[in-house]
Amino acid sequence: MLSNLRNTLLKCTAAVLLCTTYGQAIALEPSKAATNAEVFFIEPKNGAEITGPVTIKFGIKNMTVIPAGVQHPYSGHHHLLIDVDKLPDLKSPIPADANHRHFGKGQTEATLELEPGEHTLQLLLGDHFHIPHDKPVLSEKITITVKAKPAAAAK
Ligand SMILES: [Cu+2]
Repeated sequence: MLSNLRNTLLKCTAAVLLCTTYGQAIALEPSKAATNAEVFFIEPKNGAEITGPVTIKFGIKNMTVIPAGVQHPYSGHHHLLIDVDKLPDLKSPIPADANHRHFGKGQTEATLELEPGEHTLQLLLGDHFHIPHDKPVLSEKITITVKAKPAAAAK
């Protein structure tokens, strides 16, 4: 009777350990990118000079845009890296700050107010956990110049 109970307990413990280990293995497994996956800027073009708000259109090929938190093969959501010189750790969730913008609702465009001057823009796809895919789906980095708005006409 006692040994039966002990056996049951051992089996339960083993099952819990197995599940925990399995769960971690899944969490650590990066989402796969399609071999020919691409993200790119439809707008603006590299070298563009823009006055006023900047409308940015995100292009994607061979992957699906899906909201954050939804797990689906070969999909993810856009992240816009603004003036980022050094890429974040590509095996961890992408930081969320003024330079790393998440489009977790599955948006494919954004309009931003950027300070006048030169800015770099780059797109990085993230999976349901905001983690870049294996291998990362990263656009070319483009440079745009935001021009100062003309001063209001003197009265
Ligand atoms: Cu994200």
